[in-house]
Amino acid sequence: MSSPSERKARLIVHGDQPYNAEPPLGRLRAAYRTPAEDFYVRSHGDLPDLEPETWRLTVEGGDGVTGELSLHDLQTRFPEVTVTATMQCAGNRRADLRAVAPVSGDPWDAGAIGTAAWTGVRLGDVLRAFGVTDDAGLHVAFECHDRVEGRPYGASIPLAKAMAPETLLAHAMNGAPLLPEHGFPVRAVVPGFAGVRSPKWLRRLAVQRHPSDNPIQADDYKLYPPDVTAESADPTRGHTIDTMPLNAAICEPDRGATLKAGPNRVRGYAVSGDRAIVRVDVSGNGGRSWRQADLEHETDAPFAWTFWSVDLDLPPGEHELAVRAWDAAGQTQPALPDDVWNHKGYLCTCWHRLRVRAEA
Ligand SMILES: Nc1nc2c(c(=O)[nH]1)N[C@H]1C(S)=C(S)[C@@H](COP(=O)(O)O)O[C@H]1N2
Ligand SMILES: [Mo]
Repeated sequence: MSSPSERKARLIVHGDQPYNAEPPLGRLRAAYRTPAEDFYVRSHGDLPDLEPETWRLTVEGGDGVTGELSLHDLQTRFPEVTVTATMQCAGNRRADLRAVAPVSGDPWDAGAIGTAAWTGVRLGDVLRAFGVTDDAGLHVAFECHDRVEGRPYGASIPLAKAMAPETLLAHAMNGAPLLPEHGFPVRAVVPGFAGVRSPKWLRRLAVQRHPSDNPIQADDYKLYPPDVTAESADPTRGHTIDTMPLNAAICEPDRGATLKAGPNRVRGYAVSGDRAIVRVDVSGNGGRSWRQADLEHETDAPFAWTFWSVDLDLPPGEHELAVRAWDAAGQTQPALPDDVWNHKGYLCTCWHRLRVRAEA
């Protein structure tokens, strides 16, 4: 395993404490499964340093059934499963919203996303072992070892999603133990949901009647209308961001690149929380005309992104490249950042655009 400072040097760092960093987009597009050291890191507090031998997960299941699991228990008492799934921060592409008006939070480019083969056990298998049955309306609340403003990080998901076969307690990423910054020794992986609902460095989970009352769940990661401000926001009325919407980004060429006029390869990703990507349109003229990209998607990975590529013929001059994806419900993305702007800078799903220059 590379050292923390070697890994940090590979990424574009938005902040050190808490540590937040994303890969350059060209490197992100280089592999369908993102190498762990190129995977964005989103943390709200410290990075806990945990010993796998002494680590325990406290589980509060149904009807007062409570217990503790060691890493060894998790790995031996439940079937091992691997799910290839995309993880994405709700703040991915926030930088595009900042261009409209100020927003809070780090100015993520389109790299607050990655895809990995996550190995672990089904959260549903663990819950069933603790007396939990599919009971509509309940929630699974997680508590973690990192502290955010004096409180442990915590979040919750509906029990129905916790029991879904894709939802894991993962201990490995792309065949290797989780890196410390990605939640070693065990994190939740909730495919299709915003990254915030996949807690790292797990310590406790509980089945309960209400969502977690942790500020991360109760106050943050809510989607507000454009006329709501930091002062007027009422978290009980904001939409809780769970399933992620349709999105797409251009990873190559780089924003502002100077290219050789003629055919140029344009590549990127498209993603949707729980629907298939059926089409990706790419424009070399800001959306006046479009070409269909070739799609690359892994079979048996319904919660993983789709890679796309297309050759655009770019004459000498300035060009605005744009991309928009379509999902299995025939829906596509809004054109402008103004259409989706919100003061917290979440869910930036407008066409991804960038300018390039072609020279003869
Ligand atoms: N314990 C804990 N879990 C966490 C977070 C955190 O700060 N602490 N950040 C969440 C957010 S907002 C995201 S987007 C993902 C990022 O996972 P990664 O850093 O492995 O990419 O982790 C989630 N799980
Ligand atoms: Mo996030």
